[in-house]
Amino acid sequence: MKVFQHVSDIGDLRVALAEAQEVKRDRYQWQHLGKNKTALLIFFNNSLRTRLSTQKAAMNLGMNVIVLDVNQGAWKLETERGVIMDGDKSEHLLEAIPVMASYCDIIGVRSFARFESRADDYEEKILNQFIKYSGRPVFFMESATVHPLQAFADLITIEEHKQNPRPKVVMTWAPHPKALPQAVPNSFAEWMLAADVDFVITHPEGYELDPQFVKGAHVEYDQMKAFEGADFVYAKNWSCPGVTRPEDYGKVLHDYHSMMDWCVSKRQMAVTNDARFMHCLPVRRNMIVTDEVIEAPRSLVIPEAANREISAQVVIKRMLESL
Ligand code: AN0
Ligand code: CP
Repeated sequence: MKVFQHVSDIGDLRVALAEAQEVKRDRYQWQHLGKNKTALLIFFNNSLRTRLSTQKAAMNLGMNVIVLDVNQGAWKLETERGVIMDGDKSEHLLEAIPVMASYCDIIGVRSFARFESRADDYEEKILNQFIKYSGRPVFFMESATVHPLQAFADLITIEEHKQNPRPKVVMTWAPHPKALPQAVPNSFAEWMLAADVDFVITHPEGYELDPQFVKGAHVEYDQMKAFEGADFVYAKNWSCPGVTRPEDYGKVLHDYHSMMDWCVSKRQMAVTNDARFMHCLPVRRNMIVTDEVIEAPRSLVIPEAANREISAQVVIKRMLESL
């Protein structure tokens, strides 16, 4: 595997899910693969889970790991070609990428949506430069538009906890005080549509996700109706994707105080099929979900986060195998 971005990059999902269980049975059985190999994990944004789980996954495979927080200690990087660099940016991505690549065998990059230009974000301007100029396998650790390591871990978690062969999975928008990217819901939708589940998305009008990720998905604007009979509830906030009104891209469309009905509570969970609650974390309690629901025994947020180590290990293992 040379790039891990979309669900199609992982191939047959049943094979990938079986491989995830094989990793869980003994995560240290492939240490020969990573011997004398180095993973470089580059973070342009904060992280707790991705940083720790991906580093652990690479170590499980016997790799050396270097973690770089670009904004804490490295030079500020210019990303646009052609600019006169007389500002605060000391180095260009076009030098930094091949330099960083010279010290490692595989690269993971986290670079969130910047919300400056919808086109730049949706064309994956930053990650595509890493793919083009590093000459190394590149895996996305949340880019402008996708978070595939999260979606893969979510799928593993659903597979492990489902009680019927084709569970109903509901992804619901929930309120948040700040504008958040669409990467998590985009990838979750992409992966759920590829998996064998009954997938429903619910959100207020105006938050329609990009068709490249949700084409064919069932969208239900009435949250209570969407929750009926759900086996899994996946909560997430996202800002306006700008599909119908590009000028609204990255905006929070309503004052969150007026949207608190969307916060996942016992009221909505009561109409589900005793659903399991999921969220990628970090989560703001009593904005996205009430204390009660996230603390309930039906909440899967901790095993879901633990599965991030497993999804990362399958991906890194596949990359090592193809070096
Ligand atoms: C990020 C987001 O919503 O994309 C990361 C989630 C994994 N969340 C925040 O910035 C709070
Ligand atoms: N879920 C997730 O990616 O968490 P972090 O932002 O802490 O890495």
